[in-house]
Amino acid sequence: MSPPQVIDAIPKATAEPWTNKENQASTPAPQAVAEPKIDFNGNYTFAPIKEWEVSRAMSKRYFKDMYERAVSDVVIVGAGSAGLSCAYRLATECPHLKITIIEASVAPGGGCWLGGQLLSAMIVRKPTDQFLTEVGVPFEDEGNYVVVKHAALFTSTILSKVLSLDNVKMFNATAVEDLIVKQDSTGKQRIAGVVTNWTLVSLNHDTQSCSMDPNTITAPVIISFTGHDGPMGAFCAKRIVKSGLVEQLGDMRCLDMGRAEPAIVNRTREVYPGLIVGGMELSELDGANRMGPCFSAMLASGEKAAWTAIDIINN
Ligand code: 48N
Repeated sequence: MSPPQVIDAIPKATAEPWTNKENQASTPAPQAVAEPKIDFNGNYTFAPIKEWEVSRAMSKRYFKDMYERAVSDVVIVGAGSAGLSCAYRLATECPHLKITIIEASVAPGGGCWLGGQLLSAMIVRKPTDQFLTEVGVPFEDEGNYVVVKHAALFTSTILSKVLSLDNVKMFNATAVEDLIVKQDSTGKQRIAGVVTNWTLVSLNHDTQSCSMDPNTITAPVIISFTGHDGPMGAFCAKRIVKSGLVEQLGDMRCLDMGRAEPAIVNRTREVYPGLIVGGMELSELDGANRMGPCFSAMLASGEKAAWTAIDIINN
């Protein structure tokens, strides 16, 4: 076996390359920059505002949203890649539906701010590139898959599209900490809404002398994408198991990208009347394999869940 090729010694940088004649020839002259259109020389001023105006501008809107969304058409739990893809598909196909997203973190996006470990590029297998094109996320085509140069480019693009839609409201830093169940006239149970609290409260019930009661949002369809198991993760799957509505958790299996992605998409479904589960939460419920740093199934599972919800609402 031939010895590894020794890389030529990296040429020593000459001192003050900018003064060195031949470097000057290769160093392009600095581009002239445009002049600022605003006076930043110490005279910058803002229009006047009072503190109470800011407080009222925020609270008027927040509490109007809470009042109106106490009864929603669809609640999406979790604004990760699957939840946001579902919200985009549902809200664009059904602009008449009141869609409410509940996201436990201050920052929506779930695990989709990086591609995997610390690597930022996001891999999506075809045909899910069509969804990226529709949403307006640029990518490099690598044949069987495409690469978005930074996962944050996908998340920020779809988040901005979803939040700009009139029929979508998102309550972040807010957790779903239980489900509402109702019995119909035949005694058949269905999920009929979510129980919410501010996430910091939900995470600290055990540290309070008495628990802070939650709020509720009623809706005929709940779609849960709360991701991998964790302090809040796989929430609805764990809740329906714990309350005896579904037998047991399957617990996510080891990584097999080829099997995991179609399994998650094909099994995205109404797991209990009124409750659809998708994304990685479904792998915890069904015991599907995990796929690792590939997001195609999250986008497709979100889309499939949206069409499943439309079916439920139409029938
Ligand atoms: O990104 P996640 O965790 O979940 P998904 O299913 O949208 O995407 C999963 C994906 O990022 C992967 O894990 C990839 C494909 N890796 C696979 C692998 O093999 O490792 O988003 C879940 C969101 C988060 O933003 C949470 O904050 C939120 O759900 N959340 C909740 N929001 C409200 N109430 C709750 N109880 C709750 N629990 C989680």
